[in-house]
Amino acid sequence: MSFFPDVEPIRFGGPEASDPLAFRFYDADRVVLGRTLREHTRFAVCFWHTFCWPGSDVFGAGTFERAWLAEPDAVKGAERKIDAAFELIAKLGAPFFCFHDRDVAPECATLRESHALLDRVLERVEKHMQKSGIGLLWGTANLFGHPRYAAGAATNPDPEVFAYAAAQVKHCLEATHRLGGANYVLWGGREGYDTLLNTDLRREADQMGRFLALVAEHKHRIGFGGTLLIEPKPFEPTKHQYDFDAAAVHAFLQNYGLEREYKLNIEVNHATLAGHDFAHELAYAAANGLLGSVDANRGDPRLGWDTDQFPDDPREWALAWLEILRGGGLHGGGFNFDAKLRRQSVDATDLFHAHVGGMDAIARGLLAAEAILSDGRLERFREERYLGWEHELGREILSGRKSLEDLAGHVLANDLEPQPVSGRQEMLENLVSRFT
Ligand code: XUL
Ligand code: CO
Repeated sequence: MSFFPDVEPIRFGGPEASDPLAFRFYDADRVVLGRTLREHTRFAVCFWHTFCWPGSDVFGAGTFERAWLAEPDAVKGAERKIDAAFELIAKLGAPFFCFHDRDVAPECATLRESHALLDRVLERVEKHMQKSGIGLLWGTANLFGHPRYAAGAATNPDPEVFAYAAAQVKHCLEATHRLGGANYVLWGGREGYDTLLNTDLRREADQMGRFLALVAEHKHRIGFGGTLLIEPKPFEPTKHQYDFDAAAVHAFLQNYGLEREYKLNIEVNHATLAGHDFAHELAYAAANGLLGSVDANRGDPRLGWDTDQFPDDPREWALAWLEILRGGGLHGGGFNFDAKLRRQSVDATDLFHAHVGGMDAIARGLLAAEAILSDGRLERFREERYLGWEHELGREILSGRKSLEDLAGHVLANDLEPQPVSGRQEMLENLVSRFT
């Protein structure tokens, strides 16, 4: 049975293609900077928004009629959803998927039953993976949906909830390992607070530090070779989340001695909610050896929440790629579409329009970034801007051979007044505009 009978496998048609469902820029086999676009992008389709969410919002019911969501039997429903997912992913030509444990199998009355059902439906996932060659970019446990997690998972005031979350993550990490996942993600949706009045911040940080250490320990115990990723987000659902942004997570990891165990999964809409450009979060992660993976989406500048729209701005992606490429790439990471349709986009075909557009925007950004790098002027300008630090004074300062007294002496003896040099922001913006 086909869930998308009207959609043929998506082909590359080039920038002038007339078919609205053809790729214009994502030419998977095209080689750029020594790698194919497929290898650079490692696109992943997410289960939750694309196959689980019915189009509901806080004001209203689901608007999507999905054949795979209509099945009342839990196991059959899970199987249909998995079949629909692999059909869509294969037709898109995306090499990966991502899932929460509860996306592929619903939660049962007991944890034991939930584990058993998950294991059972993952057999179907495994079969599809073997047949299609589609891989798992990352798995994650849903530690935010069930009411038991309302006051947090690892940061809950009740250690029994901590233990429950630990059991769930143990199982999901093992399932991710079993499916050959490239990464495992932890997003702290409920790890934060709604009010400081009932919150002991220090305690909760220690609990979370312990939790993350346990996950890392278990990863090594079972021989999972993938990367553990933390996904920063400043707020929503809570008022304040402890994994606020890349810098906050970095400090947290250092505090608990975990900086070598975790990298970051940077999400566009989470960066902008934190008041940063997406490129800033990537630059920070890259500068600190924490670049792991990307959740690709976008927010709406007029709306202050996580709208999770599909990417559409090649310039934003060109600036992102500059940071990623300068940082040496994502290695085992990839670009997961943590993005959802608008509620009025009720046709299943809209899922294809959304992903095709997103893949094209990201591919186009990569091609633009490659052109900017090979043009060389932007990189040369940045390099020359810091040239002083390559000379004697700069080197001596950084190597610690100059005291404050030495530096004061240096300036006073020669009566020095440094001359301002233009940062040329507008010229550089014009340069980027020529490529985007
Ligand atoms: C929520 C979010 C999650 C994580 C995985 O904002 O981004 O979907 O990506 O739990
Ligand atoms: Co995300």
